[in-house]
Amino acid sequence: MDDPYALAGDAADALRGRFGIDRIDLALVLGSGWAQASQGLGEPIGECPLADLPGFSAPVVAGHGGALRLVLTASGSVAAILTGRTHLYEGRGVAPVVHGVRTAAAAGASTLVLTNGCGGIAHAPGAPVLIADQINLTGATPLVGPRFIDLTEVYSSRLRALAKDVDPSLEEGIYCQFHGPAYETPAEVQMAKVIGGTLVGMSTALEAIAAREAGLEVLGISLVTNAAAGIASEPLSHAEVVEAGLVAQPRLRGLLAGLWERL
Ligand code: 8IG
Repeated sequence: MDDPYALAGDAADALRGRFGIDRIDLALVLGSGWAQASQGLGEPIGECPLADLPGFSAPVVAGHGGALRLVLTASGSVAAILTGRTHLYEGRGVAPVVHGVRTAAAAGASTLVLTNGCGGIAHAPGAPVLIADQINLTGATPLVGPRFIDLTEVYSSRLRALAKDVDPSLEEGIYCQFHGPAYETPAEVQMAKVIGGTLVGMSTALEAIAAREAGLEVLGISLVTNAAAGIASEPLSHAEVVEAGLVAQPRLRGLLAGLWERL
């Protein structure tokens, strides 16, 4: 098997070569419900399919993006926006799940913004929630060998404070990553709640671990698109999920735009 760190180095070289830049400063990974809010962020530098870069593959889920956009932020930083991600449930293993994060680090990024769409245990659908900490319930890790990475502050309190400068009403939560692709049973959601979780999803935690290994400062923001299984009295309707996402758009847009002036 290819060394995943070397592969990320190759992808970073390809990225720099393709766009004629010597580094990126930050990366933003878009989860479900975040694509629209990221439109028009910064001054465009260029865009390519992620699959054009070494180690990335085309998205498997309809509606998940698969592009890399480079933009200049208002504060003069070069930002890479990954419009999609690889999930653990795709069955390709953990290395492809964190390849984008490692590529961003290899290309020089020092800041990573991870977004996702998720289920809410203690947060209402439509709410953007700052991830304060996480519980990795996947049974997997991107780290191999004796890499005893400190995870005391996976999500940077400095970056959370910056996000709250933009939107003081932001809630904070604890994100539980499940393997997926099935959504949780109500009993699994109760377990997540008992152990301190307030959000349930299928991404982000493994990426955040790889990011901390690479020395990146991480901001995580979830968009609650549905009540987690068994939490709401009504069964979830697709229309409600779509509606919650739509209602949240102006807030997500304002949040990302405000961050783009500060990062
Ligand atoms: I959107 O309720 C979205 N993604 N695990 N549970 C999990 N992932 C999700 C959910 C959810 N909603």
